[in-house]
Amino acid sequence: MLNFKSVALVLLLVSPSLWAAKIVVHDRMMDHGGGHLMDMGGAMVMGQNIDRVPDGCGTISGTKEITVRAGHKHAKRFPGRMFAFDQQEFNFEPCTKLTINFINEDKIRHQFMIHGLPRYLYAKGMFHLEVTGPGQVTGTLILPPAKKTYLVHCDIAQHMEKGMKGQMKVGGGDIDLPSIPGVTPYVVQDSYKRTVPLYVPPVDPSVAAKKKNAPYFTVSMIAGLVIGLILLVALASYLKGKQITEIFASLFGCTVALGSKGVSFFKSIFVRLFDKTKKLSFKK
Ligand SMILES: [Cu+2]
Repeated sequence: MLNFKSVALVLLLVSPSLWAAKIVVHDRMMDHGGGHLMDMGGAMVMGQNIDRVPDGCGTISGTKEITVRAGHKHAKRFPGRMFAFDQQEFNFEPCTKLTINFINEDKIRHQFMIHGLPRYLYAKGMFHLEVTGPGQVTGTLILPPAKKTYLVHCDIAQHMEKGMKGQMKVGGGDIDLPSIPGVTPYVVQDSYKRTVPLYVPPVDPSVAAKKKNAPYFTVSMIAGLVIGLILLVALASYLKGKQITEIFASLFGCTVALGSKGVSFFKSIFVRLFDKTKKLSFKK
């Protein structure tokens, strides 16, 4: 009989396969000739070369097969990037016959393009693998003999700028390309310095002018200062010659007297109001 633990275990084992996008293997493509293959499912190979040995090679030096994955999740280790391959640098010996299994893990279109190949052998100097949606496509080329670095990227708009870029070095390569995520410095560095000026709210010119022309001393300010001065003099003369304890006692007495007078005053108002209400209520 199934218990809770066994059901949970089965769900745990099955769930990753349910979440993961199904990778479609595009292995029945139509050959259009000239190394161009494609199918109706959005997979394409351009510049495939399985047997023509590049000039200067003499013979194929060796065979290699690699798998390259492309997807959003591979960009997570590169802050600010959106797309990436799972590897950014490739190294091969000259004249290698290279087979590339290209796996797109996203539900969008991605490409794996190699640029700068000799044009007598590769149309537009390019080798191209492409898959729309999660899927796998495989293509083969034979690398030239020159010691050179080739640009590898996805040519969908902004995918290279957002991180889907690499370099393939043949014979050690001749240079390092810029902005290869995790390999070479970015040409345009992200800056976290404040570049936008602080917002300053607009000031009403009439209010600003009024403030500017306002006199430093106003009539009420001078009147307040004069009254304060008179009260200070009066208080000083009242407290003149008294001990500190007498001063405190006088101040306390004044406060109590004023307080009790205030209470009596409010009490009388309240009583009068109450009596009036009482009288009014008896009128009917
Ligand atoms: Cu892409």
